[in-house]
Amino acid sequence: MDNPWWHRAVVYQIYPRSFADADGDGMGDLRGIIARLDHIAALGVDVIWLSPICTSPQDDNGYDISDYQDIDPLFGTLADFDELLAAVHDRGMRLVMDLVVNHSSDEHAWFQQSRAALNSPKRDWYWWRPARAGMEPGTPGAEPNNWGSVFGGSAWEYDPATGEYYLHIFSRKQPDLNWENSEVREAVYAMMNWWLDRGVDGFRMDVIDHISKDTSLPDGAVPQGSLYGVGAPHYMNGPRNHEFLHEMHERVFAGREPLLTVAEMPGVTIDEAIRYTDPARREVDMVFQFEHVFVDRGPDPWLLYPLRLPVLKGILGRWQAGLADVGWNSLYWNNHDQPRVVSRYGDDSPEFRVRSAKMLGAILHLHRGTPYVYQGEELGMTNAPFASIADFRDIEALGHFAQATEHEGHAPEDVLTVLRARGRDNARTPMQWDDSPQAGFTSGTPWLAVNPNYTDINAAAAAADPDSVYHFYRKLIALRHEEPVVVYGDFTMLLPDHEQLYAFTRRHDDVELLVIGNFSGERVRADLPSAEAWAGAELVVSNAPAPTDFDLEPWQVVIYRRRA
Ligand code: TEU
Repeated sequence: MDNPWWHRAVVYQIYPRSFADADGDGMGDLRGIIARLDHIAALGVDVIWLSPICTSPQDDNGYDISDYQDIDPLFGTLADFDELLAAVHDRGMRLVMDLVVNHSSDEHAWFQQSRAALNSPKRDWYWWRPARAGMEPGTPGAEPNNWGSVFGGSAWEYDPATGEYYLHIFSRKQPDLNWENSEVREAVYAMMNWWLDRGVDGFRMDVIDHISKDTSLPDGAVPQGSLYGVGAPHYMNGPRNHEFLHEMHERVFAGREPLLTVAEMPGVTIDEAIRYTDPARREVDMVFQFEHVFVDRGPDPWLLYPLRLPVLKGILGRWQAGLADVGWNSLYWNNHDQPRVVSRYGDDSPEFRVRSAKMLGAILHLHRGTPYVYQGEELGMTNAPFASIADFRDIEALGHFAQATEHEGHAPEDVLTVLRARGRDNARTPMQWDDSPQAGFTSGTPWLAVNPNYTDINAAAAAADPDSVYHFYRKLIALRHEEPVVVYGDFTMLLPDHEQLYAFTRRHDDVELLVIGNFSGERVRADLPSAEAWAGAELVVSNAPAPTDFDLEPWQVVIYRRRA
């Protein structure tokens, strides 16, 4: 089989509410995106992934959809969408939609009908259950099982209208759809086909390893100090998940290539990822796995754990080896759910921000897989200085803060320390376009405060500075497009136990690359097992003066090329 186009592609993720506001209401919109497309095209990316833009009460910023076949008025209209799609295609890029079908909004007509009566024809489209046996419905502890929701509190909401509970793994405004019911699946496939007929080029599928659940919905284990049981083992990667995705492929994707289908899968293992992305099984093109962004989390969510580089390399190295022959992976540091990587794994001080952002970009883009650039990453945007809980907007941050401080006995300052480092709003502060008021994002009041560092860190300044993170990312993307070894080369990790250096080689036919990144603020010399072989190699990329004897500056990254 020919190698698919998306092996060579780079994806750019837009979080529409924070990207560009054309109408001055403080919220990004589709016309704002259209006006800024040239910034993205100039980076050289192949695909744009849009976080959700469909009609939504915005309880989880659009990941709660009440009409899958219309655009939320906050963002524009279907006519604006068609114009955006054409403008993306005109620039030689493709557009991928966010598909949020593990759950809908509770304001979706499907759920409204489902909740109306026990005998509603749509009752079984969601997960309704009576109270725990022997308990009075609606009283504490009477929930059908002990699962906690991802955003804090129980995963069950009592609905007095019919005296039953419905399941919501995320917020109570995000009821889980019941994929066991074939009518649900057919309705979703029809909606997906409608978007593809409109011209979109694929889907990024939200928490798509949650759609098959253990239908007995058993209690989960309760971690020490927690109010709720962990449901994930019973709702992640459930017994029918592969079957459902294969069916989706048959009903929606087959015969429509070229498409891109990306499965966001928080709990996926390497073995499962191979199965989901093995082309012969006809399920999805690539997964979005989470292991490398959980590396600085521990069993206690209210403790911050420092990055241990050997652990990070162990994880990413295992994924490289695991998917070497069959399957494909997405490569990302950032998205709308993650803190900014330069603040997290790099150094966002004025001295090293630019250099460490470039180092992180180079390490990621030189792995095998499809790299994702999240809006602002190409500028080296940083975490935000949130002063108090009032500065946060994210339902996850607010839910965890309430649960931890009101019910689990944590001090507010301690919880804030964690939210400042981890909170999703770090990724959601408005895109920094220039040094004008509100960073050129809006003429109004932004829905989430602009990071005050926009006067230095912004797209206009980056475009004008040949040494910016932005131009470095352009170079990395061009290298992937020009050098087959970046796309197809095999991957060998070097110095796996080194605490400061991330080093590896890539090889394809007779071309070999050596990549070394210094994850520290100190000079570090790399003692490579094969140093002589690289003596005359060409230095193709570096973010600091060329080193002698692999003696790297703080946060330096180097990429050498040679012919074997
Ligand atoms: O996120 C999936 C997910 O697992 C998140 O809960 C994530 O792990 C967590 O927020 C990290 O702090 C997807 C979307 O990307 C996210 O924005 C949505 O809130 C979530 O699904 C529900 O749709």
